[in-house]
Amino acid sequence: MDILENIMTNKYPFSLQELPYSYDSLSPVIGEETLHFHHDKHMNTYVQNLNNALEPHTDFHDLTLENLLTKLDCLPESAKTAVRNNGGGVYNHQLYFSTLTNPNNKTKPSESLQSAIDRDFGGTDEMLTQLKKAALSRFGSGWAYVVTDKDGVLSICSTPNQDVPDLTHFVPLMTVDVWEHAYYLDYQNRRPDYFDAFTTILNWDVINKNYESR
Ligand code: MN3
Repeated sequence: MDILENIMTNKYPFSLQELPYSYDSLSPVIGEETLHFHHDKHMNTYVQNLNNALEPHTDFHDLTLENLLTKLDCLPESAKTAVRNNGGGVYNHQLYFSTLTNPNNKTKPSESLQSAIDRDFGGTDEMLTQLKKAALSRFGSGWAYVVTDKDGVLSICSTPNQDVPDLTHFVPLMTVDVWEHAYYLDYQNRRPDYFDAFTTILNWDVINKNYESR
């Protein structure tokens, strides 16, 4: 089951999805230790806290993660912040981990995605430069994304904390986690170096699918 199917079909109680590759696959760009902490500890905490927040609210047990995140205003006040933070945390990490792959697995944008990238940014390098700018200018913790609207027009956006882009209008294609836990063991404070290395492990096969699913 791919990332978007997950987000559109899974319901309470949510479970931690396994990584689609082994823990040493992203090395040396992202080390094994980082992946264990990041996936098994950090991401798992978001899953468990999301379930804890929803547990007393049985009316919301039939909603998918996407439904929950687009209907935050309908949630009871006592659950709203926890679902926003932890549901967003689950969504963002599923997207992030699903679009990475071994550095030797060479993939590239599909013809239709490449022509959108050329039209909207002037090329892949320019797109990644703009994504880097968004990732580096995010103060503190957060995320930067490439998103598409329903017409296939691409843009860059960024969110603080575990917020997600406006999912009613945009489909996020890929994202970079700029919380320090994503890169501190491998790069310490060098967020720019982490970003540059991150661009070499993108799984364009998955990003292409995300683009087609808009
Ligand atoms: Mn993270």
